[in-house]
Amino acid sequence: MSDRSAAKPSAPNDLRAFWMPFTANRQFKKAPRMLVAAEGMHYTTSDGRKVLDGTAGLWCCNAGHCRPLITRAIQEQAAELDYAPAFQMGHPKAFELANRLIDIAPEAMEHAFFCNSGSEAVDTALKIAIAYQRAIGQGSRTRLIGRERGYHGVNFGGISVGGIVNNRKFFGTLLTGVDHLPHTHLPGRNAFAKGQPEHGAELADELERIVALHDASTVAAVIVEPVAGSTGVLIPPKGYLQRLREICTKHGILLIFDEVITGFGRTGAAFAAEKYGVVPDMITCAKGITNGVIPMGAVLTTGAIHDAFMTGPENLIELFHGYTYSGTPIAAAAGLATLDTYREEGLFERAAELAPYWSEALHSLRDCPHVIDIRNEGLIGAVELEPIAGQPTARAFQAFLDAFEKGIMIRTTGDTIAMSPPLIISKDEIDQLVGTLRDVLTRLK
Ligand code: PXG
Repeated sequence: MSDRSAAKPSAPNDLRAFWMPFTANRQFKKAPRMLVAAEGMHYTTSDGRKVLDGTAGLWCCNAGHCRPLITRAIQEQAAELDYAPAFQMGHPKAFELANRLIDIAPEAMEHAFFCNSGSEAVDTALKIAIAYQRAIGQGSRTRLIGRERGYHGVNFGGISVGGIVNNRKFFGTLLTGVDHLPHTHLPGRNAFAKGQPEHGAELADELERIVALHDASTVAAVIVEPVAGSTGVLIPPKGYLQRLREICTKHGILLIFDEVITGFGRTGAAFAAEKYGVVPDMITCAKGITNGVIPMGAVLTTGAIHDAFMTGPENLIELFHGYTYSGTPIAAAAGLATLDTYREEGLFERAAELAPYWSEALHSLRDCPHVIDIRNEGLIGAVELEPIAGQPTARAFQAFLDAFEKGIMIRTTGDTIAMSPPLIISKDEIDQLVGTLRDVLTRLK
């Protein structure tokens, strides 16, 4: 070993070893963008510039950065109880966090199962759905239905029900027994809608067609993002989610809302389920659960789902699923401090209050060059650009690079610019974000 390391000395500025996720590695390493510190609404770059965070990291730092309560909770927990076995043992904060999550979730949610990411939450929920159907004597219900353009993380279950082609096509045949609803992007009919678009509720009726094809007795669950994020921010048409709920209920199919980005205030309510008044059977969440600071995810379930497993001899494990780091003490401490921060600062309400200002600011970009659509909900925004002919994604990525140079952090997916600032953003900072973006778009080729 020592021989090998002597032959390959590593230098602090050597970027080769780290294979970066969802990144153009070779391009990045030629011109790295390094963040070295953060506070509140801002990142600091390695060359000492302050950058306004227009994306809450990756849709996760909903309370902004380096928040003292959260930092302290993690430090203290690390010193008091660093780790406790997650199986057949407990520690108080995991129970407390489960209760606190249930308190802010829609009333029907009664239990929380912990994991470490959105991807794990999704695969956990899909497994619970299939196992639940079996537990209630519906073992033939094994099919899962997702949606075109859906993003449900990167594990095999999630990419199978997901609908983003590049996340699927390289990875073989995926899960069997999966079907997909059509996506809800109707640019011809809904362009520049503010909040929920008028058209498209009827797309939920496609579920009837899919169920008729496979027969309801083979379908376990439907999973959708209430607001689709990674695919470019698609807001649900008015009435669409209600219709999905009705059809699922009618056919005994579980409805899973993937709230990994919509959870924790992003839409102006604790969860999008509350915002849209539609109650699913399970909610997957992650990201904002710990303000993005410590990896954590959770699946929230109804009492009926949980209770279906609580049969049989009491000495037997009811669900053969879990992770070494399910509800680890430091994550639970971070989660509790995060929920305290959200509550003390009224951040979900703040997001709702700022939403109209955010909407007007974003839609003021409508006259900028290349802009073909603008979409928004809560503190989520998207500006879709006309792609350069023959070079999809290039125009939006150039906007991202220029914006970073000019001191704002945005995200791009395809030719859509997505924004999801921390919920602590001020009106002045919204003006700065949108003003800088106007400048960028105006100069863009
Ligand atoms: N479900 C949804 C709805 C998500 O948005 C995941 C699951 C997976 O979460 P993990 O924690 O496994 O990454 C996500 C993640 C973006 C972006 O810019 C979105 C995500 C992740 C990274 C970037 O749109 N969403």
